[in-house]
Amino acid sequence: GRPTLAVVGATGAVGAVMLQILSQRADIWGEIRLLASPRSAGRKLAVRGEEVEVAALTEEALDGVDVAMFDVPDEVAAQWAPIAAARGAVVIDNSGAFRMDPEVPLVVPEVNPHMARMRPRGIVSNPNCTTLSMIVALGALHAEFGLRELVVSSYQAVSGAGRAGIETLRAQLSLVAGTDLGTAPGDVRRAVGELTGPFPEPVALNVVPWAGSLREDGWSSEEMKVRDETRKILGLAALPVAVTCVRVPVLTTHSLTVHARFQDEVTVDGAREILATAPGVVLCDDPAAGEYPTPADVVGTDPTWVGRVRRALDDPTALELFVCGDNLRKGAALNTAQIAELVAAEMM
Ligand code: 11C
Repeated sequence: GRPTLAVVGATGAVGAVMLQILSQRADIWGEIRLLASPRSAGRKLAVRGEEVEVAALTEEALDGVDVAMFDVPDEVAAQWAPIAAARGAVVIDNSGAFRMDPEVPLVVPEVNPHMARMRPRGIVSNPNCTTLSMIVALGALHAEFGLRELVVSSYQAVSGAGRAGIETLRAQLSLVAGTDLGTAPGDVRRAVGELTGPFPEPVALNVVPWAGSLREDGWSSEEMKVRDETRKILGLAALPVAVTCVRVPVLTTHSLTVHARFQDEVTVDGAREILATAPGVVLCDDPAAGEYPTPADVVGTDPTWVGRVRRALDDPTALELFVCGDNLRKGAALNTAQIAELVAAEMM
């Protein structure tokens, strides 16, 4: 029969997009079970045009599940993914708990689909949304040109921090809208008042050079994830990666500037041809016509959008790109659904 799917963390920002995606993609699933924390149990959510009641995540609720998609905090995934795997489910986990585990593959179906079969722990990890927002385009260029070095800056949307991130930006925007704030030191900060959300600084009318938690030598956890995950997905364990992660007042869709250096000389025409034909990539690059991707247009779409393709002025082996991807779709729910479909295909 058709495999049974559990969506664990169905009520979060990624969970909501996951239910949309499951309703939009070819329906390969038998039962779809929605699981969440006990506090969300009993709520009804629509998936595939039907109302489904959310159940609490318990060991029994996982019985008979073939594939379990997890979008829950790291500590919840660390505890429950092995339980689900022990009960026979293949877990596709979108937390940071297992991504760097050598026995857990980190999969992007356009880049390394074969890795999804190599899962001794019964767990497959889904990359961080910032890595995912660029990696499909980068993977296509790497396959042709051989990546040697990467320098990136991110412009990350607030929904990367979940529903709390969205609510924080909305609340702050309503406090600054229609004012002349942003003209004197600290005026936006005073108008926004006490910071209660997931961001360390005001995010409305602002740019915040921080995402995640503090790691060694001043790096953020988000920056370390982009470096470690890019290396693992591309199979380039020693790739030099310089990264700065920045939060901007965008609701959904992460953007990145990318400086990518390759083995040999590259041409813009060669790069454009690869990007124009790579699955999952849209080339949107005609500055003379005012065409480049922005989050306002990319949000709600599936592909990785690439514009501003230029050869580095001072290095014929390097390219400069601007990349946008919906952090809740390809950055989270869509990539998880694609991996789950790869796994389900083994079962049918
Ligand atoms: C953000 N990318 O935009 C982060 C959130 O490792 O999955 C996702 C954290 C993760 O805030």
